[in-house]
Amino acid sequence: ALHTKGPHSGAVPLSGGPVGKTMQAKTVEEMHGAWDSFKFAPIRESQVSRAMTRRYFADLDHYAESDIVIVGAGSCGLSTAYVLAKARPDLKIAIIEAGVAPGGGAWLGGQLFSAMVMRKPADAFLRELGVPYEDEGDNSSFVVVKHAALFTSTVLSKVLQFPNVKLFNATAVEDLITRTDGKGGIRIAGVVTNWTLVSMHHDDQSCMDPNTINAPVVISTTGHDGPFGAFSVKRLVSMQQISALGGMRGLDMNVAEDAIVKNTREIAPGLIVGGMELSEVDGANRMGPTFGAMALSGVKAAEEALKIFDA
Ligand code: AHZ
Repeated sequence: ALHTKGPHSGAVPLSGGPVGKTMQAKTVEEMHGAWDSFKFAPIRESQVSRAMTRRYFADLDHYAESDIVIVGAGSCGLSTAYVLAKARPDLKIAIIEAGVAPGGGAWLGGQLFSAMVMRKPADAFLRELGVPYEDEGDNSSFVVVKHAALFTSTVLSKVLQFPNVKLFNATAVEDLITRTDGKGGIRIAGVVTNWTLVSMHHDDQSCMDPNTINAPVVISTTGHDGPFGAFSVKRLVSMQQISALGGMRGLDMNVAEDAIVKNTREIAPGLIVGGMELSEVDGANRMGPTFGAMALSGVKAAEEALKIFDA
């Protein structure tokens, strides 16, 4: 029988299936016309389990002390992560995304249409990422990416390739870790996490305690209010760190996009808020299906975080 030896496995028998010669291929082209003799390299199921879990638990260990936690991997959170990870390869950046699929609302444009509109000057960020777009001419105030998924998948793939970033998806931030500053105020010192499916069942299952990540800087980009959205700023209200939320206002593209970018800031010591979560704090208008402010709020959130590290 075939055997494999891993560092913790000892000798274990591989699958009981027929043993044939593994196909060797340096390129996909070499497989063309060779399907009759096709055979994957053999594997035992436990090798797969160990390959996944060993890495995941090493990541949980490594990122338990992070430099920056980004809450929410929507268009703002991913843009933030890209700028930060590129600028500071020495910082450990954990992204916590409640959904299985990162990307938030940015897989489509408005009303589930494909195209994504970005108002100028956010076209600069598209050029930085290498995302192609259509420009409707020198006098046009916006550019159009042919599919929102092209923007989202490009920024996501770049973020995931940075060695100093880990995305923990299907994981919800359930609370903030806080420290008192001795003067009645608090400083954010990390996040409390749980599997999203567990977070959704605290009402019908007893005591399912969470996990934690310590970090001196948390950047919250959880989107506008909803079952998960506006998470951190709602928690700041219940912790009496801000008196009330302004509540997102009606749609006004011109006013909304400028306001979100300009007001992206550290709301409480150690907590930077960007994207549409911010509209709930300031009572800012929504912009609907234009995404320039999300990208540039991400750029500014990253700059705000870098100021803290550079101070
Ligand atoms: O799953 C959420 C989404 O992917 C995630 N999220 C929310 N709460 C979370 C929590 N823990 C972990 N407690 C959480 N993750 O945050 C992500 C938010 O992405 P989004 O696309 O909703 O927000 P954004 O601010 O990046 O982009 C907003 C896009 C909008 S909405 C809008 C309008 O309605 O006018 N206009 C634009 C451009």
